[in-house]
Amino acid sequence: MTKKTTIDFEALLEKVNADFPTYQVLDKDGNVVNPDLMPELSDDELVELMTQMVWSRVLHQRSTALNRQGRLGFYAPTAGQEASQLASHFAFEKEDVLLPGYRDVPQLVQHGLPLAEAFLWSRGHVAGNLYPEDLKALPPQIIIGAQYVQAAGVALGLKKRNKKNVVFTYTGDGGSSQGDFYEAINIAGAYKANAVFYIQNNGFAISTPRDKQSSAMTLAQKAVAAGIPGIQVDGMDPLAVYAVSKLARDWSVAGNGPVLIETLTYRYGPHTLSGDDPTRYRSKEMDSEWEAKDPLIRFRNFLTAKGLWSEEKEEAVIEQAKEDIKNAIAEADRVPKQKVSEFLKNMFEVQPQLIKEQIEIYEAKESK
Ligand SMILES: Cc1ncc(C[n+]2csc(CCOP(=O)(O)OP(=O)(O)O)c2C)c(N)n1
Ligand SMILES: [Mg+2]
Repeated sequence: MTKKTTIDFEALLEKVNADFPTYQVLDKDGNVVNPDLMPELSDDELVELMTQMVWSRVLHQRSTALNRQGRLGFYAPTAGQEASQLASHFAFEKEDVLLPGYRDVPQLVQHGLPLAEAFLWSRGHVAGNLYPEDLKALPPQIIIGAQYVQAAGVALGLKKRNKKNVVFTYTGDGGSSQGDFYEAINIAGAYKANAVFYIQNNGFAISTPRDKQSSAMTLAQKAVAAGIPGIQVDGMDPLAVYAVSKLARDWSVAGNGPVLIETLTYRYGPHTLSGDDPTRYRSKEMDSEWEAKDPLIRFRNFLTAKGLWSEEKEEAVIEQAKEDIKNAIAEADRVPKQKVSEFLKNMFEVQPQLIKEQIEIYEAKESK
């Protein structure tokens, strides 16, 4: 009898979980630990990136306050994720197409959405979805993972038109479990389409922790099954996030297909301001551990040591951001309240009979 072949499943698993290193440029104190990955950014660009991150922190603080005053609608906190969001966005061009999720309003505004429109979107006002002609973006997706499938389609369109641009899209650790996620990276990979896919791994999908999300050691390794490169990066390190994003964009624009980037990050606040209480599923220790890795602290230290940043400079950025936010909310307040009839008219290009009847009913009510 021939000897039966046995399979070493442990060894197979080790291969599956092959090392996906976490790319880093700055440690948590702002020291350069990997000069080889240091991106080529001018002093002005470095300052601009910090300015955007500080602006985003202020936007978070003001959005939280406005929400509590009943002056804003839906809000998904962003504090903690500034490097993951703004340093990634910083690597793309205006003609690249952004497909955001509900937490990605800061990137959308930096991509060209007027802040007043972002506030109107938060209030569920239809005017918040009427984008400027030249803004290459879709409104934030609420259906977890759906933006990935849409991104695969846009990416294929860019490829077929021989565009030297990419689509970039964001989901979360939770989103990376959705069917849409796998379908999108698979088809984009098969057609070598122009896309950079982000998983912002903030450790939780509402209250579900990362270790209940998947047995995969990293979420970046999910790229392997799609035959595309996957990279894990320290999502609290703006220079590392920017560096891998820029390289990924270059690679994809050159016709090599998509890249998947997992950013390791954390949201300081609740999931949304609609009733989530993170103290029920996260410890104070965990919060402080991540707060010590804060992207603003480390970038501030780095820039200050280079003589590019100061307390006064930061104060000026904060004041300007507050002023811009105040003006944008006032602008949003001046837009007339949405009527039900308008909302109904916006649903279909050719209205079905039922909708026509409802519009008549509401117009009659609204004219009283
Ligand atoms: C298809 C779908 N299922 C469920 C939900 C409800 N839901 C909203 S946010 C969320 C968690 C998403 O977590 P993650 O992808 O990690 O993103 P994060 O909120 O942490 O940025 C869920 C389940 C939804 N919006 N869409
Ligand atoms: Mg998450």
